[in-house]
Amino acid sequence: TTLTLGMAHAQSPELSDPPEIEGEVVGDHGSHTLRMGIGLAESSPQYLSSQYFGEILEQRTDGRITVNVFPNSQLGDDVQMMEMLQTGTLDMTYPSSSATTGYVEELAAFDLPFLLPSREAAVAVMQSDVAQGMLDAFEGTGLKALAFSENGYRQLSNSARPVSSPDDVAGLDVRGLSVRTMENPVHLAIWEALGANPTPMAFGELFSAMEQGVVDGQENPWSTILTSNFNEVQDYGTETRHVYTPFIMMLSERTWDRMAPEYQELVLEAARQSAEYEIQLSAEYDDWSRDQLAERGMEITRLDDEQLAAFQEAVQPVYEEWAPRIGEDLIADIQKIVEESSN
Ligand code: KDG
Repeated sequence: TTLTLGMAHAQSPELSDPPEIEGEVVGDHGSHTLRMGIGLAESSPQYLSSQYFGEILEQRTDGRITVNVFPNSQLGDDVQMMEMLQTGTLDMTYPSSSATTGYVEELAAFDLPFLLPSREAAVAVMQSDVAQGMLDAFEGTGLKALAFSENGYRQLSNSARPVSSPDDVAGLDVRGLSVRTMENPVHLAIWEALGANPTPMAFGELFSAMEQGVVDGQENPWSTILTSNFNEVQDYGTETRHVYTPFIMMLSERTWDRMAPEYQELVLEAARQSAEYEIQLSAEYDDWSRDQLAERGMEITRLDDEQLAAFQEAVQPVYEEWAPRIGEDLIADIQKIVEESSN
């Protein structure tokens, strides 16, 4: 008899090696052990690039700065961990920008649906002066925002039915999907506009909430859906790309203030380098993760232009409600960067 072994699924796509670490070892300004908490799993681009961040610092300080990354929300969710940074009980975290709008309101611009049509446009915005201004605006909050990177294009998954239209979300003859969202008012408005029952919830509670049927679905990039094993409890995925979410790597201002200026500069440099690497990894993961999910049995719906237009139209009220509150000028500035990036 032949023993048939199930084809083992690859755990990651072919990933670029981290860029070589360059630059001299900086002078001795004491030792720091930085504890960083993140929501995502060890296989995520966020975790891998955070490890790289640690390697840069370790190498360039001869081991005087080390970074310990705690994945899987084990230290708390984005909001809780930012509070820990403020009180100084945690050194670093790496939230979605959507979780930070309580500190810097303008960041809600990133939550507007279908604002950033391509990764190139998103990167151009994240590297712009407008975005740097948002990072600077954290001054005085107790959070030192270091760099933007990519969480990515968010896609819908659920356990109830295939979704190819807002009507499928709203469920004309059945009930609307209950969809977990991040704790962000624009996201709530998006899912309300689509006819769902949005439920804000911490990321760390999401898997079991879906497993127990507390919510039907959620929305996150394909890479997160895969690396957090959501396909074990979600049968259907739809490539909606409704929001592009950045991540923001941040340090406790208390930790920052304890560091020598040379170390502060190095931390900033390492954050920018690892953010660039994260964006690259995230791009490498994105479509690959979708295809992996399909291979693992998730039914994936990709929308044609007309179907996508139906989603875009349904969320128009979100712009009408939120654009004036977020700032029409800011949104116009971002749209200008988007246009220039596609030239
Ligand atoms: O580490 C990041 C996560 O905590 C979180 O931001 C991921 O997009 C996310 C979500 O849906 O909560």
